[in-house]
Amino acid sequence: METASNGTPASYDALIVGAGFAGLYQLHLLRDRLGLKTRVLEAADGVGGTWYWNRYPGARCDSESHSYRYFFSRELHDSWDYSERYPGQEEIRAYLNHVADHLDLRRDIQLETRVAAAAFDEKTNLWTVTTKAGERLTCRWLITAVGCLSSANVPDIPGLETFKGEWRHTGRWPHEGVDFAGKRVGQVGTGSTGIQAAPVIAETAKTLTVFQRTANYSVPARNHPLSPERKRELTERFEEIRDLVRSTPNAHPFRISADKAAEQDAETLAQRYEKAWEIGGLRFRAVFGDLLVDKGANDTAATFLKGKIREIVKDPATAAVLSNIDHPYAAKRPPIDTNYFDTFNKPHVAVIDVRADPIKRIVPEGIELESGKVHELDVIVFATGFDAMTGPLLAIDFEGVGGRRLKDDWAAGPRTWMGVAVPGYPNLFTVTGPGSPSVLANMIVPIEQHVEWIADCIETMRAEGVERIEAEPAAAEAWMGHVNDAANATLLPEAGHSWYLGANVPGKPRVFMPYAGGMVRFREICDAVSAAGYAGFARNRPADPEAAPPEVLTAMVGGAETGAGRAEALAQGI
Ligand code: NA7
Repeated sequence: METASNGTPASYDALIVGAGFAGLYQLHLLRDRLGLKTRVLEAADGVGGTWYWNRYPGARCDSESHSYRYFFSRELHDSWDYSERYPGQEEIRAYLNHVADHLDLRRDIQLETRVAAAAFDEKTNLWTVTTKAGERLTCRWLITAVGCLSSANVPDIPGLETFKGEWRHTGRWPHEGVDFAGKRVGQVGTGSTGIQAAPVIAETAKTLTVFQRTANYSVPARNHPLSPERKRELTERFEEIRDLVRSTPNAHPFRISADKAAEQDAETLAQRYEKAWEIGGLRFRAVFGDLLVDKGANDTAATFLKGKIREIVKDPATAAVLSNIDHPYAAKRPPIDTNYFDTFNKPHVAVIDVRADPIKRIVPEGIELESGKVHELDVIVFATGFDAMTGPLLAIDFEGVGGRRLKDDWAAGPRTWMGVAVPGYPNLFTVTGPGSPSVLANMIVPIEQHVEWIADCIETMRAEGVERIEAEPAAAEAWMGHVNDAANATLLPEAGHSWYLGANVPGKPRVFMPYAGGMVRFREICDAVSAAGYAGFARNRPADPEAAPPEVLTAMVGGAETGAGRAEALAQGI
């Protein structure tokens, strides 16, 4: 590989930051379809992105395995089988390693290279990327494939440095694992991660104490191995499954029912919810079409799910803490689990309500609560989530036009055009950036769509001799307005403490970041923008602060908050 050892930056057509699902496919398209000199820079010592880092006990995807894979190549598809209904972390990482080998990607992936900064030069229309080790590389096109959930959020609890035991964040889990045998373990956090981790930690720990700030719903995943017949069937149904995930608003391989919970009688509701509970997983959410639109409808699901917690958890006081849920079902990311609530029936497992008695500090012996009670621990597991969506981007010091900095430009919240481009930062593309459907959808589908759209855009720019393309500020303003409107048309903002809003990170501006208007609509908008000659983008000239929002956007989303458009926007949420 070329290096910058003589002080002159190595030069590329394109640089990609991150070697997860997005970065691998982006490399394949730019290198193998467009013929660009491309390199991926990846901080880890292996490929996998999110699935490289998240090795915590029980780590598993909540998209079904037959939808959590690339769909761009039948040949690649047929070269791999998943073994379970929901793929585990190791298996997804193995899949991505298989992809890297199958497409011969490794020779253009530079591992153990963390990007520290990137600066755009208006004279040359090139980016200079600086790594943490001080290496400099230049490129025309810079693509971030850094993931939405890769900046670990370790809460700033006083005294952590005094803790005598071992502490870990689930998103930075050691490769050799953590031995819980005979240990008193404290777990902070009851999001999707904590709900997956607790039952597995409880299997070997001496005691497990779960510190719960916000009680959460969870539906059984009903994970199981896939039989050889089922694997064969899924392989044969490739086209059908591909078309299905591309045609549902949340990109999962099932349709959301058009039936409304609000119109059912009590007996029908009970039957439908019971059946959905038996099927399990995120499909529970699909049982009625109005669950994220209508608070009354959502209440019927919430009541059912809280009832299930009280049914499963034998001790009424524990059940009361676990079912004291303050937000609509699926307004926060809805977890799915294997034996989560049942774990609290074990005598060595307890839940502590830290909303009632908050964590005051960490002391050498463990966690001290406001009441003065100290829980003595040997290991603390922080399942406390991520500085989502903006965190991984702002971890890079981006310097755009005229020396502007992304962290200043986004001080009041992110601003993007379709989640993929940022005014003031020409030739920069952000795969599943804030303002894209990303985490509200089965991630692989938006990733493929973004990566293909970006490759098409670069191909067109090159064919037309365009060396600089930049989102117009008015396009980003209009887009973020639409993102906000789409969220407000749902119950999603009602979970005031959700990471969709950045609320889990103290001081982070509260802006609803993912696009809740649906993947289908999003794809249509992106296609309309490119068909209109990349509307909302300035090409070979600086962006125009006076430019009007692109007409194509107004035309596409004009009806989004009313009538049929509203219904589609509202049907989102997982
Ligand atoms: P989440 O969903 O952000 O959950 C984090 C959990 O940690 C949640 O229960 C938080 O409570 C809790 N938390 C965070 N900080 C604290 C402090 N300081 N004290 C007590 N509790 C705290 O992250 P996950 O990793 O579970 O899931 C992220 C996504 O990964 C998931 O949605 C899937 O898309 C995959 P809070 O709710 O903020 O009160």
